[in-house]
Amino acid sequence: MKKLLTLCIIHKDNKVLLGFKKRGFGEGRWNGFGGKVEQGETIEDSILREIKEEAYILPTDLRKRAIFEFTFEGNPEILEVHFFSASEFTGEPQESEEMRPQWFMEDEVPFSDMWPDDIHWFPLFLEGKNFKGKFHFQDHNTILHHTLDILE
Ligand code: 6U4
Repeated sequence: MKKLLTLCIIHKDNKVLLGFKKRGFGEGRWNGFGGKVEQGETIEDSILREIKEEAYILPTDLRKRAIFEFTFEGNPEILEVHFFSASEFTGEPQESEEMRPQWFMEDEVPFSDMWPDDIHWFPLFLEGKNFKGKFHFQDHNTILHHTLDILE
């Protein structure tokens, strides 16, 4: 069983825009913006809707960067997360019910308060690479095994 999700990080002038997740899956962690793809919407519609709902901005140069598969021990569900980046957007990032946006310098990304896979793929993301990754978790804090491949 696959569940489709989206994720987007804005990357501009050596800074990244992350959101502190106030509720739901990944609560208490800094993350990109995104969420579940709803029935009848495309993946791109979904990421634009989510980032507008969560931070009140509209990315204008969305770029597909990666596909992740996240699985958890003892759970057959595969979370297929389509990851995008953008550097341009309209609007000003603002706090929503779900997320508190904040800019971080590239070398001050708060990995200890993020999903544990992020530290593995962030370097590829910052270098501009496209990639795919599979991460199998024991629980929300522990990765049992993973693969990460650059796409040419
Ligand atoms: P609602 O609709 O509020 O129940 P919620 O449970 O908050 O949804 P949602 O829709 O925000 O979840 O989706 C989870 C978000 O977390 C998506 O943008 C994908 C992202 N995500 C999930 N696993 C991740 C992981 N291991 N690493 C990561 N982002 C992840 O960096």
